[in-house]
Amino acid sequence: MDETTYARTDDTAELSHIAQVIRADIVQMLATAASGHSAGPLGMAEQLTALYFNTMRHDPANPAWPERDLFFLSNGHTAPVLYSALARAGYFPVSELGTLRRLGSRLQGHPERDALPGVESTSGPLGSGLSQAAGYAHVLQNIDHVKNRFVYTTMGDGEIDEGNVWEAAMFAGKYRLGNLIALIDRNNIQIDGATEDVMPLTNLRAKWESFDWHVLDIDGNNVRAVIEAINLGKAVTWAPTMILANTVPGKGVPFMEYDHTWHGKPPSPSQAEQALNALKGGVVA
Ligand SMILES: Cc1ncc(C[n+]2csc(CCOP(=O)(O)OP(=O)(O)O)c2C)c(N)n1
Ligand SMILES: [Mg+2]
Repeated sequence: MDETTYARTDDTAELSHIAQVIRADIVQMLATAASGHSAGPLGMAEQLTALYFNTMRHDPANPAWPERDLFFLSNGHTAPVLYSALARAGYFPVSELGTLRRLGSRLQGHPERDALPGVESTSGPLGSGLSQAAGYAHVLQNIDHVKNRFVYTTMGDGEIDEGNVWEAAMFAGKYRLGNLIALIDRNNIQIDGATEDVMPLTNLRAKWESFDWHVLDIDGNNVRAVIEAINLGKAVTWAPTMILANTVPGKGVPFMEYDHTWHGKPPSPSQAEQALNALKGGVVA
């Protein structure tokens, strides 16, 4: 891993390049740790790229900046994609990515608030992030009357089997949290198989609309589509926005794509080499 960091940009080719750099980081981190989750983080690279390198207001040199937007990684098992985005944005040295899951490392298997600059919430137990994000958004919008600060969260599609998610959905709808933008990584897999086999989610647009959310359904592996959806969400001030980000699990690594068995295992050293070669071959649109 080289130490290159990237500044905010609106250049689509540059953003696609950053997403591929993040994927290569994920593969190397997991192979070095010999432990962790592959499919989810690889599929989410465009979402984190859009947030940290285009849409979110934040300052890596000043993580506690009071004017910053907030991001909660609710699907905490996808931590490698967050760690890479933070390092590549300049929050901590890229070389530290090599310590993933080591005893004493700041980069544990699931993110811990205050352990690492830029990490806003502790996650891992699924189903909590939307409640945390909605609580913050409510305080900012309806109690402190703060304008122009947004709260973001990502969730897995399997994660939303958790009942607590739907309590937060009702809360955010009731309080018209226009400053809340949530993304579901709609990759159609969860730990034990296809989401539609384990617990059918069927029509997610209809579900979230019935909770009074503004819903967008996009190609989550197209970084420009993610940015446009976030910007639309910002413009809709009368309701929380749900972005259904349709992604390919394991995106960019052909032997991992669409295969739920890569949910929670790392590549071996030789598989990592194969994966890195595949990633060099193509920039994902
Ligand atoms: C409350 C809780 N129950 C179970 C788990 C174990 N677990 C971790 S990831 C996961 C699957 C979640 O599916 P999804 O959110 O779609 O993630 P993906 O497989 O797409 O990465 C489960 C059951 C957990 N972390 N928290
Ligand atoms: Mg999933």
